[in-house]
Amino acid sequence: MDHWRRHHGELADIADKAAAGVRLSTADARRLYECNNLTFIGYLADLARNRLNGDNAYFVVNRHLNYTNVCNNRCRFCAFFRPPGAEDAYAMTLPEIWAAVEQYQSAGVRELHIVGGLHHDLPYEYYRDMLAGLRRRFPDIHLKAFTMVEIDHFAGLSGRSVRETLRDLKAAGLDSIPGGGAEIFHHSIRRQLCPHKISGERWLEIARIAHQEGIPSNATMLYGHLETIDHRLDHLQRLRTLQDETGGFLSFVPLAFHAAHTVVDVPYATTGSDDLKTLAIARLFLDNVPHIKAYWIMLGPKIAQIALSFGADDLDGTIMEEKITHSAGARTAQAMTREELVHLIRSAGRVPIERDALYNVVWCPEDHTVR
Ligand code: V47
Repeated sequence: MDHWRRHHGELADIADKAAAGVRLSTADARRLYECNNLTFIGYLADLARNRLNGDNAYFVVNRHLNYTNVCNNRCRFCAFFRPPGAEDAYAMTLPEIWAAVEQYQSAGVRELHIVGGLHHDLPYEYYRDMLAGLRRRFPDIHLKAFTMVEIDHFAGLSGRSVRETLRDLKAAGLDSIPGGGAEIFHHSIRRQLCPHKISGERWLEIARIAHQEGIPSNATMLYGHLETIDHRLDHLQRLRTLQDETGGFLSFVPLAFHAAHTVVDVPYATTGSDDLKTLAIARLFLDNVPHIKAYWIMLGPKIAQIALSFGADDLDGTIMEEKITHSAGARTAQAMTREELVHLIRSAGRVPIERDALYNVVWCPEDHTVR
């Protein structure tokens, strides 16, 4: 630490806080963003990661299920949605969903990540019956389903409050909620990027109710488009404040914007430096969120692996088929085998831990005890 102090005297107070596990202020996080010494920021984030997760690096054997690409929200950053009636619009029937999931069973899938567009005429019962049917047929698979944005839509369809809707969906089989739809909470960015989507305040309010109802969730942040560093920090600050209240966020997932086939004009994709800095600052700032995910689908496996030394402790999962980022030009593979994930983690010097959606240990090396 003395070496760092000599070279980064102006950040010594932040280094001291990070080393002691003292909470960083927004101003501290801004100063880290302004610092160009990536390895310094990574080193501090690595201290925080180690304190929270030791050498464990998690992954899950999962699958994504995108039941429809038809959406009324028409978010400008999204290349996945189709307007009703488009030639390549689709909505899976419930039997098609059962058949798709049937195929995953033999692969040892623990988690289904289910999200879709806000379809103009699927009834509320479709969503409830989807969960109930999946639960009945595949009782061992965790159902991580429907973003806060979809939950808001379903409450509108069912004519009930968000709380009652969540209770009903939980009774049908909803286990947890993925982190999507958060984008950037600040209204000035939301107004430009996704003017028809629920507000940041509404997203947070639904997350609060879900957590109060015993339904944990993740949280995401879409970065690398129109936002400034202050918008990112505002986003992180709001998540940290809610997490202090509920403790319901399991993980935070920064999502690097991919611009192809969208109508958001950005000159460049996010850079490796920005991706790693954002993960590291998230690890340092969100001291109350247990896990930081390096989502290899968006980052690419190599940056995701390096992220394990920049604050991340989770690579998400095997996935197999990913539509949202690949519609927007992602060039990563759509699947990683369990063995590939284990190899990436081991060669980063970490201990691979296969988890379920709630971070219970499914498998770990024989000589390792998970603390
Ligand atoms: O909500 C949409 C984002 C999200 C683009 O909870 C885009 O474990 C980049 O939420 N470029 C869906 N991103 C993905 C998501 C997620 C992924 C992995 C794990 C978890 C989790 C959640 O993808 C959307 C939106 O924020 N997105 N379009 C795009 N062009």
